[in-house]
Amino acid sequence: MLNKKRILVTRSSMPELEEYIEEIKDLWESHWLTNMGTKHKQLQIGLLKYLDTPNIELFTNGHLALECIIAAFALTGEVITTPFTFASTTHAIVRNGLKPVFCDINLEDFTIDADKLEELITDKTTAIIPVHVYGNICNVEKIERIANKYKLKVIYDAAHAFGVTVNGISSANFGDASIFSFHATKVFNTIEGGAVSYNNENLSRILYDIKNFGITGPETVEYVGGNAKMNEFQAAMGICNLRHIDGEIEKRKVVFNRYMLQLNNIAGIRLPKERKEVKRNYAYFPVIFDQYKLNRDQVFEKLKSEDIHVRKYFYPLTNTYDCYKDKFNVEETPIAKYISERVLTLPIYADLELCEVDRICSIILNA
Ligand code: T4K
Repeated sequence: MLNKKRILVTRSSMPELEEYIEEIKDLWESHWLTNMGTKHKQLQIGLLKYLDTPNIELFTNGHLALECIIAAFALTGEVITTPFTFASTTHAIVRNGLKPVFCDINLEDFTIDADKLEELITDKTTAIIPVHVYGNICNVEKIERIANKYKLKVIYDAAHAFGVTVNGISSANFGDASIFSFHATKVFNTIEGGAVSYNNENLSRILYDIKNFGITGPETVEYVGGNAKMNEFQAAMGICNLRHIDGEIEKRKVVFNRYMLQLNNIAGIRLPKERKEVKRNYAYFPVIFDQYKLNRDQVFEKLKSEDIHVRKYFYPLTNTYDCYKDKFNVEETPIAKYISERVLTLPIYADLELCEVDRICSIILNA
């Protein structure tokens, strides 16, 4: 008989309870719970190594990491980005008092279409914030060439790209900076959490200060900073999860490959593309339903009726949100619109059983 358990789009990876308890035990001795304690330092060192990057600053979540690095660069005017992303990317730009200018995505991997960047640059443009959506790495070489030519900063939203490498180069090393999300739903989590990796070590001080109210000394406050510190319990979770990260990614790979096998070569279903030079993290499994016998919303409902809760990441596009009503024209990003109306992200997580993957696929195929 088929097992009919409820399946959500993802499920947090967690260490054994005993491992976490062991990790947090000394907090009961130190009573040091936050404000850059020893766990914070230990995780920072672990991530520098794992992500193979020269500098990293930890944050309480990925969104504030992005807000803080934008503030640290003191950007002004316009920032080019894409609308095919989570609310965070666009909101971080707007909340810094900047104007997002939306570039379309490409049809291949849904990252920014670097061929359309230059036409959007004006004398007000100060930065590009592309998104490595689903862990798909943007056309970093072309983006870098354009950014150098026009003297623009590049901040990658690498929320989905933890551990991804291209030709052996870590996703943490592209552009001027990259932000990561360590949210419970991510490949690597610290419950909530995030980080900024960056190449200019002079940013360390300002990033540290901005996430701590702009306090630079016992009696000095130099910046109008906020509070975006990662606490010790978050860091402890990160320390534990980092020990198991390679195994978790391997398990996700098995799930990912099972979907690829089951849904391969079906007319109207487009699957993620292989890129030989890329080591994936298998964060998401996006599928495009294009002229399939059911449309995207019908597949969504069909799965829901079987208690399988897939997601439409990323629909709606950020440039159509109610809070941005009449500010942007979605017709200027037609490919993003096209994809967002056809995409579903199927359940993927380390412990998802292959028989469940098969069940999901057979519901889709036999609908
Ligand atoms: N940039 C990009 C491109 C992003 O995608 C994100 C976050 C950010 C920036 C900002 O990073 P953070 O500030 O979040 O660190 C989820 C996540 O909350 C969000 O982190 C993520 N992107 C986004 C794509 O997905 P929701 O609203 O879809 O989450 P929710 O609560 O519906 O959870 C989805 C599923 O995850 C649940 O059905 C079950 C599972 N889950 C959820 C939680 C909260 C767990 O297994 N454990 C949990 O604790 O946004």
